[in-house]
Amino acid sequence: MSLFERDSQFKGLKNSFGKDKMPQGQHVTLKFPVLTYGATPTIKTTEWELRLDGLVEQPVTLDWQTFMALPQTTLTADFHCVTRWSMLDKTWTGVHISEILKLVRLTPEAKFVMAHCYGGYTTNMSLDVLNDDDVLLCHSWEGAPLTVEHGGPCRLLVPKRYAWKSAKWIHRLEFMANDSPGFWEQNGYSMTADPWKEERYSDD
Ligand SMILES: Nc1nc2c(c(=O)[nH]1)N[C@H]1C(S)=C(S)[C@@H](COP(=O)(O)O)O[C@H]1N2
Ligand SMILES: [Mo]
Repeated sequence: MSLFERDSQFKGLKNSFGKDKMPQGQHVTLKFPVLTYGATPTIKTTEWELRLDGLVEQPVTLDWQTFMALPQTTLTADFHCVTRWSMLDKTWTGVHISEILKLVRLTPEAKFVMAHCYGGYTTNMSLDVLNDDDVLLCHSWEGAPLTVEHGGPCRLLVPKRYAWKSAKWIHRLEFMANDSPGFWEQNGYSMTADPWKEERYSDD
């Protein structure tokens, strides 16, 4: 099947939140490409930590056991990369963001988040974008642990934004009053990154 035929199968289809299944300018991939800037960090679950800090009353650090003991969610989501591939209908398993946010008390000023990763990658988003129905801190994909190149042992999944917001090797969520650009955002990419508005670059 040609790329054109494959894409045209999704014409007119809507996703679970009522938007076009395939955003403008995207093409379906049957693979799970790897997109990593720089080196791939290898983090053992015995050394992995997630820190919740910034505008919280009391910072919290979770270890792997504590994280895995939280309620688990599996959901089906699409994944749209700004380089124009979209991977559709894959299952992701992890801890829903609402369970993570229950662990801290945010101060009223907290409106934005910086996701910090092992290896130094960062990406920013509003608290509203992070705190959504389909946002998970994932450890598994299609029923198997995430491989290291896809962000194992743990990555963020933000299906409603271009995939650079889905931070691999997540290490820290920093709650902030003001928006501040992460790695790609400092390099000309959009702060908001909505695929249905084709917010690819900072001037879109
Ligand atoms: N830590 C980290 N997270 C990252 C990236 C990265 O380079 N480092 N790349 C981003 C980009 S541009 C995309 S498209 C997705 C790709 O995820 P994948 O490699 O699992 O397909 O991860 C995002 N998260
Ligand atoms: Mo990407």
